[in-house]
Amino acid sequence: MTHSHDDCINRIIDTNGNIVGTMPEFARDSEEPLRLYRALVLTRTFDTKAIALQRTGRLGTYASSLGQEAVSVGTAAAMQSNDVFIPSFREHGGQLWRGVTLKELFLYWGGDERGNDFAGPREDFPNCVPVGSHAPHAVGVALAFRLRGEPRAAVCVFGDGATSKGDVAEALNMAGVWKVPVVFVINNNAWAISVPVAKQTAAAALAQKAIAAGIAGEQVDGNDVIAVRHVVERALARARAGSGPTLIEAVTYRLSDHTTADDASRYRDDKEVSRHWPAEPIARLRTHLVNAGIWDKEKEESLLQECSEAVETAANEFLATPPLDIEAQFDFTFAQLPADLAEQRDEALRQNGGAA
Ligand SMILES: Cc1ncc(C[n+]2csc(CCOP(=O)(O)OP(=O)(O)O)c2C)c(N)n1
Ligand SMILES: [Mg+2]
Repeated sequence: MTHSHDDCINRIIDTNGNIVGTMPEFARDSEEPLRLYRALVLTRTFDTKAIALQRTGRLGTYASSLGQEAVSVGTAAAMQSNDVFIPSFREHGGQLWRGVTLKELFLYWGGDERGNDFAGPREDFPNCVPVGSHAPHAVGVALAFRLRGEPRAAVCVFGDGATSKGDVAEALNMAGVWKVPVVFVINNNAWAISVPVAKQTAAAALAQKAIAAGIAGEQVDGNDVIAVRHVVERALARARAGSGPTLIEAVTYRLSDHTTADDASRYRDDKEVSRHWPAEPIARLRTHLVNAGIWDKEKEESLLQECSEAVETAANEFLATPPLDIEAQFDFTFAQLPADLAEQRDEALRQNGGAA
């Protein structure tokens, strides 16, 4: 196992759209590959709009998933609806697949917690901004499933940088000890803000971190959505059968800045980014679908139209949503507000012309 994208073990469709592995059962007819393709395109359309809204002052800081959509979509697509998704902050594609709405995503990234009150997947976790702190939670969720005898699994996604955190090491360790139904997916986009993987660890591959925990570990080409879905589904089947957790390293590349608050050109050579563009996940699947005779220019144009209409509609609904009252920021953490916060709440209300 290595960090190099070309040496990945699990790959089914290569960067030229050619089939280089065994097509899994779910991909033998056209329905699921087309669904996956639509999800990738919708995710990227959302991403583009989110950045445009942030740049024009109408959204908060936003973490782009450009080039990494297949990790997220492939992972979520492998899950059963009653599994629980526990993502970090770059998994918009997976959240959309799970039934989080575009409007909810806009609300969340616009700083409105109502965006985390998912109407769809009620038991999925809101995305986790503290790096890696959700990995132990995922083990707890999986332990609960085991104790209750429920045939469900927890799926936790975090970045390459998160694998250097104690939280993740502890989570992997206890998942192994308890043999709980959890699948960890590392979204290895090669960077943790300005820190490249090589400065992050001396391990030859992040998937090797499974070895010390005594759990299964493997690498997959994270830009091959068919391969990601296949590998995660296989791991989930093992988890549900009581065969223990898996750590999957999905190797991808961050084509964007870290977030809209970052300027990656200050620490990363543009040439490196250009080298990775040919491996991005959407073009290769499109080439494969065209070669298979199930996709063409007309279908592509109508899909782009459909995605852009859905995203525009959701963005307009988000922009038309009146913000929460100013005191809402004090309402949901404490049953009884501490005195200093009560004072701040009164001050906020005074400044907003409300009653104190
Ligand atoms: C506990 C904690 N420390 C620091 C940060 C600031 N921070 C936000 S993202 C990030 C890097 C994360 O890198 P990685 O895990 O590879 O995820 P990526 O952003 O590349 O998807 C850091 C250090 C944070 N959010 N949480
Ligand atoms: Mg990273």
